Amino acid sequence: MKRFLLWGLAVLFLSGCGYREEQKNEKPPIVRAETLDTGTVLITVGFIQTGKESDWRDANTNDFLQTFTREKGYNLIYIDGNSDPERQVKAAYDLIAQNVDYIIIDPIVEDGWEDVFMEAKEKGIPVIVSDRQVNVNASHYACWVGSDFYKEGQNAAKWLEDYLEEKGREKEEIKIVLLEGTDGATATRGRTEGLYSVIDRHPNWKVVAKEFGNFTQGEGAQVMEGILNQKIAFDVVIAENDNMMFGAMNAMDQQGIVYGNGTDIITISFDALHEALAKVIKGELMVTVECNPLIAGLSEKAILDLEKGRRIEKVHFVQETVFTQENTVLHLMERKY
Ligand code: GZL
Repeated sequence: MKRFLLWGLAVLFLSGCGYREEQKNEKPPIVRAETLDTGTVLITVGFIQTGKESDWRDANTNDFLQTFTREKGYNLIYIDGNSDPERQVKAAYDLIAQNVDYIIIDPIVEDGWEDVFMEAKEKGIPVIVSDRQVNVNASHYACWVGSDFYKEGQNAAKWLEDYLEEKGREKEEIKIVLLEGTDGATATRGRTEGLYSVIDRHPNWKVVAKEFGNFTQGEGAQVMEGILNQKIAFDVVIAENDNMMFGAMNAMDQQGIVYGNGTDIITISFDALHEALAKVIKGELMVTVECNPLIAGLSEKAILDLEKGRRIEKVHFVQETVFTQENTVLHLMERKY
C-alpha cells in the first residue's frame, strides 16, 4: 500500500506537477518507488553488507546481487559496510530516510543496533537480519536468516573427537591453536562456544593459543606467524574460516612445518570454499565445516511472504555439511563458491 501511494506521488512529482528546477539543490527527494517499462512497481530493498573480508563474503554478496534484480521486480540499494560497524548503522538511518520498502542487514558485530532498529520499526520498514545476529529485541525485526554457528563449532570438534578415537589418541594430550574470527561477531561467538562445548569434555585437550584473525587471510597469516615465533608446541590448528586457515598455512609453509593428513598437525576450518575443498582432497586441510553464503533466497522468501501479508518465522536456518576426505570429491564440481 505504502509503495503504491509513493508511486502515485512519484508519477505526480515527475510529471511536472510541483517539480521545479530549484528543488534539485534541496535535500535529495526520498527514493521513489521505481517502475519497470511494464509499469510494475519495484520493491526497494536496502542491503547493508559487512565489507570485503573473505571469499565467503564475495559469494554472499554476489548471491544478493543475483537475487534482487530489476528483472525480478526489485530496486536493490547495495551498501558496503567497509568493515566499519558505525558506517553500517549510519547506512541504516540513511535507508530509513529514503523510505525504502525493506532493509536487510548483515551486521559486522552484534551490538549497537537497538536505536536504528526501533526507528525502522516506527517508520514501518521491516528489517531482515542476514547471516550474523544482533543484540536487539526480536520484536524489532522481521526475522533472522543464516547458519547455526554453534552447531558448526560442535561439528568441527566432534569430528576431532572421532578422528582421535579412530587413531587411538583419545587419551593423549592434545594442544590446540584457535584462530577466531572478528571479536563480537556472531560467527565467532557461535563457533567458539560450539567448539568449547566439546573441548571442555576433554581434560586432556588444551587450547595453547587463541587469537582473533578477523576472518581475513592476511591476519590469519600474521597471528599464526606470531604463534610460531613463540615456539608454542601444538597438534591441531582450528581456524574459524578458510581464509584464515590459508593464511596460517602460508605461515607454516614459511617455517617448513608440514600439516594435514599423515603429519603431526591436524587442520580444521569453516566455510567450505571451493579452494578449501580442493585442499581437503589433497589432504592439507582435513575438515572444512560448511557455512553456506547462498542465503539471499531466504531473505527474498521472507519479503515475498511479507508482501502477501503472511506471518513469517523469526529464525530461518540454512542447511550445511561437514566436508572431509571421505565425502568431498562428490561435491567439488557442483559448488557455486
Ligand atoms: C559466517 C560469516 C563469516 C564467514 C567468514 O556466516 O559471517 O564471515 O565464516 C565471513 O568467512 O567473512
